[in-house]
Amino acid sequence: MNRPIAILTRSLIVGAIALTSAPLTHADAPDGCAEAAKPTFDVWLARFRKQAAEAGISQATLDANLNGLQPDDRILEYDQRQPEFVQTFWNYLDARVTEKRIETGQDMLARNIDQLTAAELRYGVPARYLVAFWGQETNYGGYLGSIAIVPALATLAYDTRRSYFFRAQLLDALRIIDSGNMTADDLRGSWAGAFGQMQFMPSTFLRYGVDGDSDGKINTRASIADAIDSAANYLSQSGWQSGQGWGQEVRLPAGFNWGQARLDRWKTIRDWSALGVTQVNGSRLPDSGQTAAILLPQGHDGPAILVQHNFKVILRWNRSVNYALAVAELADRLDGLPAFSTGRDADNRRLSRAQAIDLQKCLVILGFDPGPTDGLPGGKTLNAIRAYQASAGLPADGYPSLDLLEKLHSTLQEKSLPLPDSAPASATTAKVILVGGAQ
Ligand SMILES: [Ca+2]
Repeated sequence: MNRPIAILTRSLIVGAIALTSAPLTHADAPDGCAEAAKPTFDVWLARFRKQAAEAGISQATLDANLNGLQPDDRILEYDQRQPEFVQTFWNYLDARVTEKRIETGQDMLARNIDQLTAAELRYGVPARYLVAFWGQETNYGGYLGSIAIVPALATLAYDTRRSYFFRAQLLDALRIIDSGNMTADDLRGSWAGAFGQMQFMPSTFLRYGVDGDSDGKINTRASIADAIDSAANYLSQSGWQSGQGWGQEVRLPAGFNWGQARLDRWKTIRDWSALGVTQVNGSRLPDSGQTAAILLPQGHDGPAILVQHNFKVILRWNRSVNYALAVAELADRLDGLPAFSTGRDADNRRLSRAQAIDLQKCLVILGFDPGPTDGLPGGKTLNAIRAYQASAGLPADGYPSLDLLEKLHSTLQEKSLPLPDSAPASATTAKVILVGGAQ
């Protein structure tokens, strides 16, 4: 089960870095400039060990966990693996909100109802969300990961790229062991250091972990009650508004300005309603002064999804929009609500990494700024796509697709501009490796 865990946790580590208390801006500063003078692992470890002792970790814990430790090259291979495709929303969702996962989730809701109800009362987070996170993180404990995280974190901390972040996580992992809450054997999980039923990073555990079953220890691997309460506490402290949902699928009116559908354009639901946005069945949205944004995760041909404050809280757990929508939909489905339904016939072909790089390079040639041409479309690329679409009279949904790539090529040819030299001949020439949805 290591491989799916390793692939899944690529997004988790991004989220974990986002939610750690360690200042990201310093991430590589202390170590990144010293590649030429990089110490051997043993020298590095001796130095770390001294600092860990000064930070209060006991000699017994240091001896048991650091003696004879060696870096593990497999961890760096996992860390450096790049996705071969830009995942589409429907592919992502269909792999993660399956009928089986809904059925098992309803069973888990029933089996743990006392703990979930108590957590909901105490923290204000409904049971269905707690179960949905549990389902997305580890398939309700079905795959917890088997990688020992202390050696994994030591490997990543010794590596210079994000040393500051992982060094802090390693120290926190040792603090957890030293506290007696969880053993080194309990601290097995993903290559990136996430562990337990909810795949918390060590710093998240230390900050938000709760002893849900009152046995005197916090163990989010062995105790489902501890995992449930810890997740509820985390969400509550991240700003979850009790009594509020996350959002809903909506229907957009003809002539809707697609450029308004983005995560940084918030309006009151009343204002969206005034623009002609309705519930997916055509009835009016509630007359509400609460704010919301509209997302088009599969482009303008896919579903339109209105998201509210609690959706942003889900994004604090993991900043992937697809992940957050999968949690939201699973929570809805556990409650008997319908699946996202519109736009099922939208173009669902994936861009290969090479095609995504080609798309970014086309934007550069046309004078737009997509950020790094790395094949990983981020906010800058989406904004550059929107600007190109607006200039070409296309729906400005910012969605990177094969259709868009073909349009970019046409525009370049019309303007007698050269195509990027990396352009693959067709989608079928891309090497096919399944990324995500591997469970
Ligand atoms: Ca406990």
